[in-house]
Amino acid sequence: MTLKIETRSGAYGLGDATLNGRELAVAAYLEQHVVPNLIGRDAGRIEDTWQFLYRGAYWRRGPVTMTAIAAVDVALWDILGKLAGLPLYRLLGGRSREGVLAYGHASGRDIEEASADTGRYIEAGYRAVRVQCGIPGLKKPYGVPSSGSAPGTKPGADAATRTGAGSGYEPAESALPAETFWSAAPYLEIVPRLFERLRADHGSEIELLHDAHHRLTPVEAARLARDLEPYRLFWLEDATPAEDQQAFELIRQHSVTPLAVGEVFNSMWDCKHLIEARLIDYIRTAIVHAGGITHVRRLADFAALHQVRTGFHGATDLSPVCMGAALHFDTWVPNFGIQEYMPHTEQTLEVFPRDYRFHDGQLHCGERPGHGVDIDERAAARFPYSPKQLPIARLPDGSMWDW
Ligand code: CS2
Ligand code: MG
Repeated sequence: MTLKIETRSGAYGLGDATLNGRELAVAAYLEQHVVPNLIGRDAGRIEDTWQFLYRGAYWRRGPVTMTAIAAVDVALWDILGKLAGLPLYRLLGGRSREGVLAYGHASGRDIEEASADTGRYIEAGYRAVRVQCGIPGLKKPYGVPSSGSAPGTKPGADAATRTGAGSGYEPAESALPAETFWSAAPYLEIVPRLFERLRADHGSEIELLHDAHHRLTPVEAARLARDLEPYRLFWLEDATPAEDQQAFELIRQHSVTPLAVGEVFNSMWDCKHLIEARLIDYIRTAIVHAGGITHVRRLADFAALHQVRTGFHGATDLSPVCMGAALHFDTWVPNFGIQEYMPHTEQTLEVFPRDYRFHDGQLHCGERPGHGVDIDERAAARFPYSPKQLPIARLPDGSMWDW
């Protein structure tokens, strides 16, 4: 979902309004409640527009509202850059780094496949790799394609080529959620063995990450974080559902494995305790879902006060517009940690001409004014929207769980 804002002077800006599985809600929110308020407003009043859309909504926060606000905010910052003739990172305060450390998504149906896929990413120059593997007895667990990574697939190949491996799931045939099953015991048994093998196969230099994807209870998360300590992960992500911020105190009591959280957050209020109490090491909240650059800049500064670093969500359900804005932010932000990078499909990249690039394990934003990403609306018209929803997960007894 992409928002395009045009000014009377002919300048235009793009914002990403993607909210995977709930995109029509954001489209309706924009069309019905936001766009009518933008007509005739001064595009240069970025902060006032943010405050108007946030305070004026009365019903504050939430993923739909904050994604809609983010789309407007990023489009206005894009316009400002174009009118100033400056790349976005210059408007934020200039370069803090030449390149932005990126991590890719390796996976496999078993440890063997996952380690081989990790090796492909290392050969392709990645310095950091997230690794997920199949769980014995569980069909279609998050992050692992049932068909495996097609042998010989180039690392970082677009999500379609990797049969959903990159995106972490395989779209359901229908628009309704695919049903998956979850059981913690086999997962808690195989994941430490996976990382033991990865360290044995690939050594200690490569940064390794893992995404528990909200599926563990606090004590299970504490156990996994403890059991992974010997393998020195860069981070363990979404160890337990993060709206229960106090739960992370238990994990911290048992392990020094770094923790990352926040891709499902949409405002600073969602993670205030996690950051103030230093319960996490990286905050993943993406520009597209948390009110845009204007709010995430405040969040990053608050995190910096507590030595928490950024690690933006960068899955392929966030568009190249979000990635473009994120890379300019990553280039500026002093407390940068890492950027998730899943290359989009060829079709998506055709729709979004962009000037960022991946080289030698790092991402580099371009120097074009604004965030450097455009849209080819004729190309976009060739790919009509088809509704999809994210998978759901159930426990063996049939009760609902977190996917
Ligand atoms: C995952 C995401 O990339 C990640 O860390 O958590 O792929 C997530 O599953 C999707 O963004 C959900 O739409
Ligand atoms: Mg994740």
